[in-house]
Amino acid sequence: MPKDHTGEYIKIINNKEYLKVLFQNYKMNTQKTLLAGKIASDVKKYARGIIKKDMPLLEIAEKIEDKIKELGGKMAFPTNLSIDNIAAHYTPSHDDETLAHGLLKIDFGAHIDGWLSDTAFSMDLENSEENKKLIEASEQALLKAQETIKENISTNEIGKVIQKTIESHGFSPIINLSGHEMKQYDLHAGTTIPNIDDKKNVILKNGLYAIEPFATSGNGKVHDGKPSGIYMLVDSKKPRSQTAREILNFIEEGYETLPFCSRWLVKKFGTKALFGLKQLEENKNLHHFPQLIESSHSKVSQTENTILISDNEKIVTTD
Ligand SMILES: [Co+2]
Repeated sequence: MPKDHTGEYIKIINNKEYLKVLFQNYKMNTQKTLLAGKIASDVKKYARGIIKKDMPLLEIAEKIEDKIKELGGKMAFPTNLSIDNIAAHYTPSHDDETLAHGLLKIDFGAHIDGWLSDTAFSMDLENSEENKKLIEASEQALLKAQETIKENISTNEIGKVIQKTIESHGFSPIINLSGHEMKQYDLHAGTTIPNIDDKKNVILKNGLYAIEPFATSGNGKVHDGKPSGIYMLVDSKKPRSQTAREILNFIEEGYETLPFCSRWLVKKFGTKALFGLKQLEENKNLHHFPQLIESSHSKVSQTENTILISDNEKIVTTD
């Protein structure tokens, strides 16, 4: 169930003159959405500045997540740090030793009382021409999609623009990954924003949307890889083991219906959390997300922003 912490929230925004001005005309939930976007935008600038080749992914994830908290937000989902042909859903485990390299996608988000932001950028850590071109393709596709999106447009018009832009750079969009609507505590709600012309005539209404073009030099599809250590609560029936019950309570209180990861739980409970998670999976309390791998094992870039569409207004909240 969603919770409200209005008092704490007011304290945060009162320190920020620009947000007060921006917020004057908006309802509280819109203010929270804008603040979640502003936090993600600031964290993105910070992350671009600190990430270097050979930095441990674990360190990058923790720095990003600490910064989200420092700015007054909570994590919308675990920081995804996917390299090369892993398109998405790689988050470091508690004992991860992977060092940053290749074409790195940095995908994260913040929330205030469940009001979400979701953003991603890609970095070339090899000084590779192909990586740079792939990044340019997904960045341009996102810009064009942001220009195109508006209330009452058909979502395949946005997909068409993304596909055309990526193909004009000589690459393919990933056809089975898409952008998505977001609602309070619901990261993947309702409407999807395709990365291709899917020929479907779905009319876009006022709401909060993530657009996330993926460009690849491969055949443009992902398949499921290894388990990612990223989970989401799907059922709250009580498990038998005491450890599993304790962890389930913590998940319900701390993350509600948003994704979380084993690394966060190991930090709180130690490695017995891994045992508890296994039991919760067996008890069907959790969905365990797989890593998503480009099916011809080619490199993938990703760029993502959150856009609020409301009454003839369009605000890119994570810019
Ligand atoms: Co997203």
